[in-house]
Amino acid sequence: MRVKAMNKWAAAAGVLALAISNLGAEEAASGKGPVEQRMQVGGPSPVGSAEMMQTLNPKSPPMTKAEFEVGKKIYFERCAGCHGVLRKGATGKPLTTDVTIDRGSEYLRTFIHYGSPAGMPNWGTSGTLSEQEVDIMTRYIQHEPPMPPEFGLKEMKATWKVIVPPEQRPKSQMNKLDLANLFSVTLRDSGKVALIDGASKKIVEVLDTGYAVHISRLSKSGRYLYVIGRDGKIVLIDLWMAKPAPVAEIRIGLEARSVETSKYKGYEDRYAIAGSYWPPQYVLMDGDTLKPLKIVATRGMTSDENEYHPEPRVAAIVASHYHPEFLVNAKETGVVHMVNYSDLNNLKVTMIKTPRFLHDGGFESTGRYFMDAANASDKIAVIDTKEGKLAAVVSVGKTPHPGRGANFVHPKYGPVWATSHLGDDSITLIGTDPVKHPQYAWKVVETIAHSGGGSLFIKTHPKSKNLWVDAPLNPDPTVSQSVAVFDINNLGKGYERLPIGEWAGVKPGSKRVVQPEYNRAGDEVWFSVWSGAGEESAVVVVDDKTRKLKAVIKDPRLITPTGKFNVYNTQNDVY
Ligand code: DHE
Repeated sequence: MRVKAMNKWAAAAGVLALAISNLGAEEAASGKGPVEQRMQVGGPSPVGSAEMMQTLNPKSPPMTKAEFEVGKKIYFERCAGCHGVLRKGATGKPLTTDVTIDRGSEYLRTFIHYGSPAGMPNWGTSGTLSEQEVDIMTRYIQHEPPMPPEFGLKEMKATWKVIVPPEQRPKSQMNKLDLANLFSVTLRDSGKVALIDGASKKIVEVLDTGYAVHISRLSKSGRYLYVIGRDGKIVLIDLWMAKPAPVAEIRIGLEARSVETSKYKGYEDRYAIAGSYWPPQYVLMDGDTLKPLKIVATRGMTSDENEYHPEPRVAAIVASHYHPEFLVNAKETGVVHMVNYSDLNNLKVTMIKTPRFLHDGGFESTGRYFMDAANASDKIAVIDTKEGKLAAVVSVGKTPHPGRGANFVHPKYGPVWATSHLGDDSITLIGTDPVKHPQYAWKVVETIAHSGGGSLFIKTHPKSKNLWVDAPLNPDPTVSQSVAVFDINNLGKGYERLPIGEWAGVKPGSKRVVQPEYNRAGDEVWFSVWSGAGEESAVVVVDDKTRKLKAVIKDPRLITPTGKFNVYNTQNDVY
């Protein structure tokens, strides 16, 4: 029997479900242990809002339609991020019915209630789910996972709007803004971005984008700003208009995180690409209108076992500087799709085999090698974009999470790229110069400890002597509300901890300090002080040389600031 089921996720949009409280204090303080799976880093998955069918299996314990709806809502809010939409397993174990029915209700109930040392949160004992909800989830996962709909060209085109056609747009910059030093700041839970002028620190515009906005990326010329939300909505903003404003928008899937633009010579600003978590696919679009041109599915075989995976989510995408190519991370299969965009009708995709669970990453200092974090495999895959192949796989700490990473010249090892980790308190430095320092290339040359696990982003700048590392997901507020900074010429001296959260002078709140971002000149570092949607947040600017507070940007519109993207640095891959 099939029963139609539907629900709304929008009500939950403001909830930041950080289940970090589930992390044992000792484990947290040491910065060691299985942190990532115990933390629901993001918000609820927007996929739960889609219409889906319930399939009743006679072997599954009975549940009413209303209970199934509750189970589905909880699953997409709390479980899908780790176990996947189709429950084939990602960072969490597979929960397909062949496994769950075999395990049985009592086993599953215990697991959901108490959690596991391997990283499953203790949903019951932490009080996050009631006894009744634990019971519903016990039964829900013994039913077939409901299948969200596909989202093809027809659905994309139905959401596609060109607000200002290219011929009606300015031919040159019509405003006096110093665009190179403008910041696009994600206001996550208000579904907007703030454009902030780097010199005056004044908010220039606050623009509507998508639900739970994720990242901003810049076109090669620096004119177009692309913003993507978790709901798969991309908004294209023209920074040349008298008042920068959206000129086109589209929804490319039900849930997404990444967008990028063509950067190769001759293709500047020509194409955009976005990848989705659901459906598992990526789409190439016209760069100036977002017209969808070509969709490619990522469903396929895993890189290690060659087993079919129905849901390889698209994580980070970067644009090659050496060829007309995008590098697209298919997370669950561990395959980088290197997509040549010079001929969309005869599309050539090179499938590069890497460790599984690709997430984020960035280029080393020359822009040739993509340092790609396979987070749940504790590895960095090094991809040579010039030769179009895997150059190395480097074992690092527990659950690397570099953002785009940090490049600097180490006094002993020459050019290195650094990542911090979600799952431990280490920073790993990898040698990146196969020409002048071949003995260190693609090797871990040094590992240093910072203030604690739960780090998301690490940053420096070619003009700086400082290496900044955040730890917003560390359960100890003294760590999550501060940032650690090292002298790159004397890493052995250890770090200085700056109380950025305290400097913000905001009202009580979680005040997580997240994502260092430099200004154009490389002499200021900007940090988000990220509290809840109903609480006061801020952006704190630190003088890079003196490490002293320079400015605090506060405004009632700065709701849940997270990522900040300086136009020049993002446009040119400076990090
Ligand atoms: Fe992100 C980048 C996915 C949670 C802030 N995030 C990325 C990228 C991916 C991703 C795939 C790389 C995009 C690219 O380069 O093309 N993020 C996810 C998740 O799946 C996850 C873990 C859970 C979720 O439900 O979304 C998640 N991310 C978060 C947060 O909770 C953060 C801290 C706050 C927020 O805004 O939601 C967050 N993610 C960011 C930021 C970047 C990012 C700021 C870009 C960093 C950069 O310097 O490029």
